[in-house]
Parts: sequence; structure tokens; C-alpha cells
Amino acid sequence: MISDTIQAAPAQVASAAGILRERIANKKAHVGVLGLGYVGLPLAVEFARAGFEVTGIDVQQSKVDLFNAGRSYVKDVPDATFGPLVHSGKLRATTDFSIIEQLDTIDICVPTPLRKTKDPDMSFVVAATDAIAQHMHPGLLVMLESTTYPGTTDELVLPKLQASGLEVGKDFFLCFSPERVDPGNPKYQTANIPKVVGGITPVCTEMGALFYKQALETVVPVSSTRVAEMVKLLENTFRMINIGLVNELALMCDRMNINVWEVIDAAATKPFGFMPFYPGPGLGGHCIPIDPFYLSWKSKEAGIEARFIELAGYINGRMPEFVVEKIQNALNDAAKPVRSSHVHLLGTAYKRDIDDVRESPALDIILLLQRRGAHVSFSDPYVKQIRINETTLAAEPLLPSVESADCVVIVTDHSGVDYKTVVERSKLIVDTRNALKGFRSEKIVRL
Ligand code: SAJ
Repeated sequence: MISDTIQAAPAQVASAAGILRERIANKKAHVGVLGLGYVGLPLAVEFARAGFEVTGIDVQQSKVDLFNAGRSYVKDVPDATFGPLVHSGKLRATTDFSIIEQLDTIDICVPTPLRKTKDPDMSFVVAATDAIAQHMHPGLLVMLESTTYPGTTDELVLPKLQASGLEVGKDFFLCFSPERVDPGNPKYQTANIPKVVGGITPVCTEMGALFYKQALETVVPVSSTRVAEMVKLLENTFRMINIGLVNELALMCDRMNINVWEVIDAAATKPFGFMPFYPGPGLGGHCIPIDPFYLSWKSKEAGIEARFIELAGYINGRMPEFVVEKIQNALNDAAKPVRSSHVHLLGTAYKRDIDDVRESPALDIILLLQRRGAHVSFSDPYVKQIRINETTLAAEPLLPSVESADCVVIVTDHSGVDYKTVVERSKLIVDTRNALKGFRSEKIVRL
């Protein structure tokens, strides 16, 4: 840690930056990660693998206990990688924030959800920053990774750390570096996803870039924390708006009796200037439906209405109702009312081949169907049960559910499902994901 060195040799006091630079470059720096979720745990692992002593901090004792037992609760980090690092003593976790006094660097990887009013919930970032401020010391490099609105680092985090009397860019260093973790992505993981980093001062940026370069393949320094904050919001707002565009196209094609999937596939043959997005039952996950509203909230404060974001949010938010209308019309064509019909959903995860149901449109579709008096069940190879209206709904096996259901609805197009059996054994199928692209049958109703 730095402060001993500074206090011990007043005559040759080297700059905090100089000492930290050396400790990072020779991997003597004690690295901290605050928040050990799907972002923090893999990040801690990468720095331990690079040879640093790493201490994870989390408020959940259960996570810390699993962590210190060498048992990874993040699917992208296998125990075979995680266990040896913990057992080697390189990597450990604690709930005790005073460890910050011994750290050279600390990454804040805590959630930034939306409140019900679609305003940013900064409570986790505030709590983390207050904890760091309480144990602040010279030479500390602080990096915020949680996706947030431009201005968070300099307006909210910096003042709290400066309250210590230490000077940013001289006594301590502060950066923003957006997390870009894509859980379950087989090709891109923490080590090989380019890492954008921007500091409050040029020296801060240099420290952050030097730090990440020790463990990650590509580092992209930018001129400020606000640029770095805006980079992540552009990335995810880009996705959300383009998904909204193709969802609106799906609504148009439905009215014009055009196969929207065929349109998109043909458009995707354009070798430049086009990137395919696909319609679906709505927008799920803890990034895409949420991050753009951090931007629209801040831009409103700056006096600009983020109309693209609001409109895309409206269209994406309407897709569950559109799907239920398709189900209602399909049952009606089979002379069956929704009320008392058995509707069986295939998939409740918010996207294929993962087990995460956060913000999943499947939950909205189930609620809407239940309100119309339907009996709803679901199968999902990744999801064992879901909570709906304070009750727990357990997953059912594909058979005999698809046979007994009046209507089967494909909401998540998981890869490992036997769609041939689904087509053969179902009476009626509403396919919201084009999972049955290769099948022809009167019983299939496509989005
Ligand atoms: N979706 C569509 N149509 C599409 C693409 C997605 O309806 O064409 C839906 C999905 O089904 C899901 C939601 O949108 O419900 C979000 O899907 P996503 O593919 O964007 O996946 P996420 O939410 O896991 O987004 C993450 C993001 N990663 C980070 O924020 C670090 C995002 O930036 C990635 O681009 C994305 O993974 C990815 O590409 O997998």
C-alpha cells in the first residue's frame, strides 16, 4: 500500500502516481473489486490470473462464503479456473470494507437499476462510494464500472472522495470504465472484450489504462469519465432503438400480411450498412430495457427530450400485449375463448440459452393471459420456476404439456428444444421468435 511509503520517506517523497504506476506495472498492487456479481467476479479472476493479490468485497455473506470456498456462482467462470486461484491465496473475498485501507485499486461493480418511476436508482453506487470514502487513503485508484448516466463519476462519486481532502489526479485517481460483460457469450469474455476507460484527469486515465492493460487484451483510453459513461449508453441505446424499429416493422407487416422474418433475412444480405435485429415478444434483461433510460433521464435534465428512446421504449413495451392479441386471435380462429383455455409457454428466460428471467417479456405475457382467465403453464430447460403475482409457477416437462395445451407459445427460442416434437404434438403454436423457421404447418402462427 502507498501511504506507508509516503509517510516513511518525507525527503524522497515520490508522487503517489509514480508509486502506484510502479506497483501496478510490477503486479505488486493489491487489487480490490467491490460487488461480486456477473461483472465483479470475472474481473477479480482476471486480475488474480494476471498475478495480482485480489480481494473481493460484497455485502452478501453467502456470496463471500461461496467465493472463499472456491465455488463460482457465475456460469462464465468455471470452478476449475476459480478454485485454484482461491486456494492459491491470490483471490479472496470479505464483507469487511476496512480492507480498502490496504488496497491500491478498487473497481465498483454494483447494480444500477431503474426505480418504478424509470428514474435511476443510484443507491448501490452511493453506498459503495461512501464505503470507499470512509476508508480513503493516498494512492488509491478508484474505477466505477456500473452502467450509469454521463456525469455520475464527476458529479456524484468525485465529491465524496474529495471530502477526504485528497486531490484527484495527484493523491488519488478516479476513472469510469463501462462493464461490457455479456453473460453466456462463448466468444467474448472479460479478458478479450475491449475495455474503454476515461479518467477525471489525464493522469487518472493513464493509471486506469495501465491497470486494465495488466489483465485485459485491449484497452481503449478516452478523454474523460463522461465520454466513457456515454459510450456504454450509446452501445445499449443503439440496440434498444433498433429492436424497437423491427418490432414496429413486425406490427406493420402483421397488418400488411408480409412475413417480417423473410424481410429481415433478405435485408441482411446487404453486405454493408445494415445490421439485422429481430422482432420478439418484448425487451428483457437488466441492460437493454434499463440503460437507455439512464440516458433519457439525464438528457431531460440537460433540456433535451430523448424522443427516440421514449418511443422505442413504448413500442418494445407494447409487444407482450401484441403477442397476447395474437394468441387470442389464434384461439378464436379455433373457436376457443382465452378464458379457461390452457396456454403453455416455451421459454421464460429473457433471451435464448440463459436462465435469467429479469424483465423477461414472458412474465408480462403470463400476467396478461391470467388476467384474461387462461390457465398458463411453461417449460424452460434453463428455468426451474418463476414468481408471478406472489405465487411460484414451476416449469413443466415439454410432454405432455404441449399436447394438452390449447395453444403453445414460443417466447424464448432456446437452442436445445425438440421443435420437431413440438410441431408434431401441439394443436396450435404461436411462434414469437421464428424458432419454427424451417417448419410449414397450418397450426403455426408467426409474429
Ligand atoms: N432482442 C430482440 N431482438 C434482437 C435482439 C435482442 O428482441 O434483435 C431482445 C432479447 O430477446 C432480450 C433483449 O432484447 O429480451 C436484450 O437482448 P440482448 O441481445 O441485447 O442481450 P442482453 O440484454 O444480455 O445485452 C447484453 C448487453 N451487454 C452489455 O450491456 C455489456 C449488450 O450490450 C450486448 O450487445 C448483448 O448482451 C449481446 O450482444 O448479447
